[in-house]
Amino acid sequence: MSKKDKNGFKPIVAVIMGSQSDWETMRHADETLAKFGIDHECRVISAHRSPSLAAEFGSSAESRGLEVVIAAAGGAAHLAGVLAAHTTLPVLGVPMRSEALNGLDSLLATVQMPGGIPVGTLAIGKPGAINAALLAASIVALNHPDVRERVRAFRAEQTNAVLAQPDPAIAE
Ligand code: RP5
Repeated sequence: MSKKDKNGFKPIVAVIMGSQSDWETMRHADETLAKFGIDHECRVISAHRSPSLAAEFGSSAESRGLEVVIAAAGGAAHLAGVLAAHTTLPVLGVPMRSEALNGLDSLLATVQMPGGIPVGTLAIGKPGAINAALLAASIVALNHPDVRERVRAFRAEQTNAVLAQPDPAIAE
C-alpha cells in the first residue's frame, strides 16, 4: 500500500486520460472528486503513444494504494481496456466526444469489451466524467465512511433542490 506523503495526501482514485486534449472534459471528474474530499491523481497516459507506461501504471496501481481507476479516451478508445487488462481494480471508462463521430466511436470502443476483462463504461463526455467520479466515490465509500456520508449528503441535496423548486417557469 502506498504511504501518505508529508501533507497526508494519498491518492485512492486515479483519473487517467489519453491526451491533454481530454482535460477540458475530465476536469469535471477532478472537480467532483475534490468536492467529495477524495485524494486522487490526474495523469495523461496514452495506450498507443506511451504503451509501456500504460502497462506499468496498470500493473502497479493496486500496490500504490489506488482503489479505483477512471480512464478516459476518444476515438479508437482502448485506454480503459488496456488498464483493466493490467489490474483487477475497478476501471471506469469515460468515452470522449470525438470530432469524427461525436463520441460514438469512443463509446463503442470503451463499452464493447469482450467477456473476461470488464470496463464499467459511463456516458460520453462531461456527464460521463461527472458520473465516473460519483461512481468512484460510491465504490471507495465501501471502505471510507466519511466519503459515504458525503455521497448521502450530495444525494439529499440534489433531491431537496428538485423538491424546493417544482415550478419550471420560475427562474433560478
Ligand atoms: C485519444 O485520442 C485521446 O484520448 C483523445 O481523446 C484523442 C485525440 O487525442 P489528441 O490527438 O488530441 O492528442 O488517444
